[in-house]
Amino acid sequence: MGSADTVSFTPTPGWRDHDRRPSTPTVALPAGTVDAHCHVFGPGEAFPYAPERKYTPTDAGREELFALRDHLGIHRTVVVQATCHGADNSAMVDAVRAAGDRARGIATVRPDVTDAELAGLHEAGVRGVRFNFLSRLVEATPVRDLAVVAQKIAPLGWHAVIYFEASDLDELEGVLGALPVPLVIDHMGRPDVTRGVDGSAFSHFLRFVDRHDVWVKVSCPERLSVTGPPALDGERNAYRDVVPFARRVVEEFGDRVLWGTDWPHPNLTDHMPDDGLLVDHIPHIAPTARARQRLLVANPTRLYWPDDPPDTAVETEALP
Ligand code: 0GY
Repeated sequence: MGSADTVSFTPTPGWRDHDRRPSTPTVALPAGTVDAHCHVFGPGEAFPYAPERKYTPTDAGREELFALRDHLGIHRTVVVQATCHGADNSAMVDAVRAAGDRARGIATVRPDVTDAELAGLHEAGVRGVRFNFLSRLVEATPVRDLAVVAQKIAPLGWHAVIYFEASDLDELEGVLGALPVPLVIDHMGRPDVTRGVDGSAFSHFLRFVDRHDVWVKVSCPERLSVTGPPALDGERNAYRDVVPFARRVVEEFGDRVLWGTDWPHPNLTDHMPDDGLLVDHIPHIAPTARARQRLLVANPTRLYWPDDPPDTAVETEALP
């Protein structure tokens, strides 16, 4: 325990710490690149972890996030509320406020959230809420909560970020498709990459994306990969088994894809990714300059900074 005023936290046994010395990417990111999926963890003494959390991380606060952003050549970030903070958005909001116009936030809210609370979050830079359906991360989310929250956030122009396992899609599709807000799906709906990009499960996911006009984060190769990270040939070409999946989404839905680091990479048990390598993964999933401009700049800017002049879109048109 800490002093009378603070509580210290011990990470979950076996917790892997994020890599504090990521390599420098060889790929230069386009100006205006947005990391559309990252988190802050605490620090716990300032922003205690939620009593109902399913894991306790090592602290990974805003200064470390900003340093990583600058090291990788990222311009702006979208800080997504992590489940270890429950519905107490203070750490996320603190990071978003501290970044000024260089961050937006995604919150977790309960169905009884008030309009005044939502307005406060909006003023701080929040532009969406996250719903998580992974039982290892949260207690079951009643689907009626989605509908209630979606009704409340729709007038603000917010969207819902949805995190589910591929096997949940059948059950969730009807509910998700009826929500009155845009949807953003985390980590490509977590495909089983051993089952093939043309397999029925991923085809179902692609049809879902098409039918409901949803946005997709082509993120987390390190979480989805079975072959893993090693760049044994020195080409910095890791997570090759995930490439066909992300590439297909980028090809088919180029104007609705987003990319993110997922720093500080919660709950990875077999390895911790080198964030520099994750940047060097991008040209493998978005091989043309035009695809990268949309993925990294034009799309996230349209979603999170819609008041920015659309000059990035013009540049995109001109790219090969
Ligand atoms: C991710 C993935 C995970 C964790 C969380 O909020 C979270 O705790 O999102 C995960 O464990 O798969 O997107 O960060």
